[in-house]
Amino acid sequence: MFKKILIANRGEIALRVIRACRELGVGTVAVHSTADSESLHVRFADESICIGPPAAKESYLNIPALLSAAEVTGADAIHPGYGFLSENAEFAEVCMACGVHFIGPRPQMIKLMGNKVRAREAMSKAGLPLLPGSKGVLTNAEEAEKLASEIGFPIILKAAAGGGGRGMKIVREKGAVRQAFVTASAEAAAAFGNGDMYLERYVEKPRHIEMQIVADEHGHIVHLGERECSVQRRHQKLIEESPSPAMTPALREKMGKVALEAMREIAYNNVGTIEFLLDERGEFYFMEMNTRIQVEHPVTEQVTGVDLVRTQILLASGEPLWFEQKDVKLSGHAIELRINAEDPVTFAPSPGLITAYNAPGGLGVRVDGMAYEQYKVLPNYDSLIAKLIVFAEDRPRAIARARRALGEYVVEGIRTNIPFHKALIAHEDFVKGEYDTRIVERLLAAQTGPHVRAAVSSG
Ligand code: MV4
Repeated sequence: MFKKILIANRGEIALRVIRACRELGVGTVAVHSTADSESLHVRFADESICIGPPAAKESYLNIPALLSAAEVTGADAIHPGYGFLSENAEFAEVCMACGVHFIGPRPQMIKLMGNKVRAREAMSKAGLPLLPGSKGVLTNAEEAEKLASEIGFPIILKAAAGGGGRGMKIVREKGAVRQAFVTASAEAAAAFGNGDMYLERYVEKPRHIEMQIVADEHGHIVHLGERECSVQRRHQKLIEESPSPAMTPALREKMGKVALEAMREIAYNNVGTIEFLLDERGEFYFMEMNTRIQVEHPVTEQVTGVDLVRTQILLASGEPLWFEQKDVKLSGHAIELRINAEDPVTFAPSPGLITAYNAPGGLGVRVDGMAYEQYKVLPNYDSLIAKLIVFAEDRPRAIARARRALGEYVVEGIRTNIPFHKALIAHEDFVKGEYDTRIVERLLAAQTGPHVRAAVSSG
């Protein structure tokens, strides 16, 4: 087991990793920008080091500064959290080269899944169902037009280096393909330094369902069921739940089986998430794979009882998986609500000083957060200040608990999306569990005038 882990992150996930380390008896090193010296992750770590100015590029993304901090403190492993360098294969490689363990899968896995075209090819070969689309990279606009016509409209153009909704364009007619291809490719080249594009048939009202995978270094792979992540606005998830209201035992069995086979085929290691689109007919298709711990991991922890961050650390240190697929029992229902420092109507960030703070508690309530009274929400980083996770024996009771917990949540001095969450969990479609990735759009269209509609349109 590692002796000391450096956490190359901030906020709630840095705290989450520190908590896992504490329980394992592993030492912790927090790194922070000059703006974050008062942050909880700095206070709760055994040691801390300032690694640069507020701009993430010069601190949390500064690879030489991070490795110097590991060297100086004698950390033998680095946990990257999510975001920042968590899916940067080069960072994982440099860690290894410096003799520091990277807590995550092998760099080749990160590289493979980071290129969405290669990932799609590899996962198709490994038996995952794919939407009809291009094989390999589209070489030019003519090829895109020809293929789109064969598949039928609408289609979606995606950037090989994109992901998470960046660099996508929906095309609804033949005459618009060439222009869309040229624009999207140029945008991708500017944004990611790689203009490679691919295309797929576009699914109009999909649900986003992802399977949590855990794999050791010795070939044992288990899945921990799914998360439903369809409640999102502009590709920012707002609510996640497990199990998915759309899931049946038969569908989970099938999705789990092909997911495990695919992971076995590529010899995946450590934790990962396979994202699927589920269409209205109940067919599912591989979309992307994430090689990091995800923001929404707690809903899986609550329904399986498996500590995913602890598992990540143990697996990275070479421990064999200590349970089998048949030992995984899903029980109850968990819902996560992301609490953001943002205006509940315009969704504009709302940084500033928190003057009063009361987090909810009681039975079936978990808050993974970084906020406290007198904490200053910084404009430099993302606006997530806490995750409210509720769990109960079934979905209706989890929703009632979410309503109760939101009622107890007090945050003053800044604006938060708590009022928006209250509206979301009261939405008829959400309550029924009959929703897709457009639920937020629909809620806002029904709620208010055109100025708010402009704030939600997915572009
Ligand atoms: C799609 C799609 C429909 N059809 N691909 C968005 C995030 C990125 N992972 C891929 N995304 C989508 N890909 C096909 N062929 C719809 C989306 C999509 C979406 C997916 C999951 C959750 C929310 C979404 C919101 C808009 C679009």
